[in-house]
Amino acid sequence: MRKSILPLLPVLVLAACSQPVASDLKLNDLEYFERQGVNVLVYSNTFSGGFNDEKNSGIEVIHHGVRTVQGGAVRLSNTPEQWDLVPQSTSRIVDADAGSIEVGLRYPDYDFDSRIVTTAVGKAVRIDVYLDKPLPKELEGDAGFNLEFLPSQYWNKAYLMDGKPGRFPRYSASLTTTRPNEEKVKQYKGYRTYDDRGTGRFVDPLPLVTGHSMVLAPDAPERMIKVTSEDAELMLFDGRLLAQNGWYVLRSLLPSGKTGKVLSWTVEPNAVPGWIREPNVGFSQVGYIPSQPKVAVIELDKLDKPRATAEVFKVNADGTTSRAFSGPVTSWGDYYKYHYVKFDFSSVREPGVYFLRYGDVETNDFIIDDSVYERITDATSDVWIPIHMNHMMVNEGYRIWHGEPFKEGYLQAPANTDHFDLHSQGPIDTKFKALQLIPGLNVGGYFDAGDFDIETGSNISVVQNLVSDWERFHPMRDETFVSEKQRYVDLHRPDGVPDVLQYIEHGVLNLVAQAENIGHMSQTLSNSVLDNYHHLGDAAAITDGLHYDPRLKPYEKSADGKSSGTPDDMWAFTTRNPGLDLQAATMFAAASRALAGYNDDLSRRALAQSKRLMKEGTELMQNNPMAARMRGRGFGNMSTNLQLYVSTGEQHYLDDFQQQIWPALDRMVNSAIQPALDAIPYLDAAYKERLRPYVEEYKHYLDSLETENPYGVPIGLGNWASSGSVVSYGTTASFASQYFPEIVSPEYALKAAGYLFGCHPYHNYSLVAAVGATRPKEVFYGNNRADFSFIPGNVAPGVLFRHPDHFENYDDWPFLWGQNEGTIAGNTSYLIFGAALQNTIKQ
Ligand SMILES: [Ca+2]
Ligand SMILES: [Ca+2]
Ligand SMILES: [Ca+2]
Repeated sequence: MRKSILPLLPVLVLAACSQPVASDLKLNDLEYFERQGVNVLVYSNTFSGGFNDEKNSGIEVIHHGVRTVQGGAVRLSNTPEQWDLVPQSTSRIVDADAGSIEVGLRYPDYDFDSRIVTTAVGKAVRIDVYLDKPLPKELEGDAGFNLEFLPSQYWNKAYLMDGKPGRFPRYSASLTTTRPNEEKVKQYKGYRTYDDRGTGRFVDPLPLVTGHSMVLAPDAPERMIKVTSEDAELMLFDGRLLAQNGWYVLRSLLPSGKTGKVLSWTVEPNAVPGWIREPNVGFSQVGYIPSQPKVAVIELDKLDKPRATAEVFKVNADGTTSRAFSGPVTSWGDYYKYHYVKFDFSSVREPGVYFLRYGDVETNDFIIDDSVYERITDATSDVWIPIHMNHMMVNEGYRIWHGEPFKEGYLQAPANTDHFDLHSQGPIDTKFKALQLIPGLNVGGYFDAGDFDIETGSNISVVQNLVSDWERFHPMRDETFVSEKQRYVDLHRPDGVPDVLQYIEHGVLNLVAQAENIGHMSQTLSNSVLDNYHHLGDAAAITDGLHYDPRLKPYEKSADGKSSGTPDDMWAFTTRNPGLDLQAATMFAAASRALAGYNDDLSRRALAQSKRLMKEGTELMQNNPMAARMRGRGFGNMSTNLQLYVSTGEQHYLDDFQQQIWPALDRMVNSAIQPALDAIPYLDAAYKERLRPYVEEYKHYLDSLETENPYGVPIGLGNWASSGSVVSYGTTASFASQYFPEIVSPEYALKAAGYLFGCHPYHNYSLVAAVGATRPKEVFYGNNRADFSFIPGNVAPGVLFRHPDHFENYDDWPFLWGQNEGTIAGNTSYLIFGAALQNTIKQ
């Protein structure tokens, strides 16, 4: 945190802010190049290799507040995709006197090192690439220096290449060629992102235009950048030809057989004179209930002069507007690169339609009414969750969201297989041989997120969340028709069964099938080939629906039409994890309760698997000293013991829970308080009394967030943004205020809602797709992301931190998972948050 509160000396602050800013790029103390309107970052964010392509790394330009350029690096192809090799950063040397940053890059697969030196020269940076050894032979003609430009910020804009005009295409439709696979530079772990359809050749984009001096977007001053290369030719490529998440790539090939300085570019981002970022007025797009605190958080450029007041206007029944309130704006202080002020308009309580005015900024309107939170989970429950039901056809009105996926089922993953989605198969630990069909797994379950695998851990969380929602709040909502027999889901068609029960059933069907057919829980049921893992579109089209028969040639079908030689079947990664088995046992026990009386057969099967996995999992843990040491450490284990006590009534589970909960509360009250609160309904008044001082301590933690950041909620800085932790904070705060209203007021849970619905950094859009808000985000990383669309009810991870001081959430570019991808576990947690919040408000 780099916060300084400046409430006392506004005059001095303004004096400091109004000093003239040098018009040349300067290396600042955060180690990036800066002039007003332009930040050039040099490996403040390195290529992580996590999913090999976050479009978040290398040399980056934040241009008038928007990160429009990244990926500046030596790369091994014209338009690198996800899973193409990324360079390791071996060194980063900042020379403040010379105003330069040098980074070392290495491709260990090719024993290939390079150095990039970036130096401020007037209003531009010069980028020099050095080789100490000549380019490896096999990379000649492939290795080059690349810089990538965000398509949504450049499409439809003009460019000039050596003075000749052209226009950035809205959609990719330029020329490609094919080359023999042998010439393809290795991809991540030898996987291939493409299906060559038996041609033995890969697709290579051809440049849109070449030259030596390019002006990008001369018609848009905020995006205009001039790039010149004296020696090597500049080539402009469209990365979207190979992958919808590709960017425009400007590149020059590195010369063969040379050492020393082999390439030199000059990059000059235009700066609009005197540019000051427009204030971001953060407020709840869903609106407010009359009685709640209402505080807008206004994010200001540090060069902006904070205003003394802001106003609330009411939209009247005749369409006119009138001022409802004017009040003071107070300073909160600096948080990373911006300055924050707050505007409290809690006194506006009359139901109606309002908007805020801060200087020249007029927000869209929002509602004040007792009903505003009533519908915040409807889209998630009615639309997002059923669309993510696997092994079903899902229909909505005139639209089929997807057909029935994976009809051919799942094969045993071969021994010792590394997977591209963070899993691996060890030695085979089932009765099945490698690539043998494991029967019965193609039923139930939920797509993980923007991809289509069944993550077992996530699916366990889903069922647990849904059972928790069912047992606590008894939602009787019925808007979804689910027929497991027809394998058909129809949205907005009531069928007489509460949807949450059907959603629990659907999750349990797959998880019970895993336990019964594999013998324990799989890690994941996932894609076997990378070229169908990145699928966009109808899930039913990921595989051909035919059993894989290796005796047939690829793309060949058997005479009976039931099998094919295309190795596209999904795999079950079965390596046993006793911890996961115990989690499943807990979930099965809970699900068995919820399903009793609705699907008694499934309820009995779930309970049988719960008992078996509990016994076997416990024994396996005891025989594994490492696992045994871990046991009892995690909060998950406390919840497991509590769940098992609730399901079985056996005292020893309760004893274990009690033994774990108090030390956990002593260690970290803000994390342990949720499982502690969960136990209240099942324990006596003395337990609740003993909890009281911890709730008081938790209240201190809640208050401390007010000084951590201007939004007063836990904002994480990881590579997956923090809506999930805000949801969890809001849920815990809701429960705390239900059980201890005299200690924890509902305002904390409402603050979480405010953050999710628009009161957050970067922009003020609601992070939940299509939920009762005036201005929800418009693009999300769902499986329809290539359409620049969303699936209603999705909760975006939200505002992502980029080092050293930038928060962002693209709303014109869906493809960054850390900002825009909702998950099945996260979105079912949001159901509970919504219900808990509604309950808190009712009280
Ligand atoms: Ca996944
Ligand atoms: Ca229903
Ligand atoms: Ca198949």
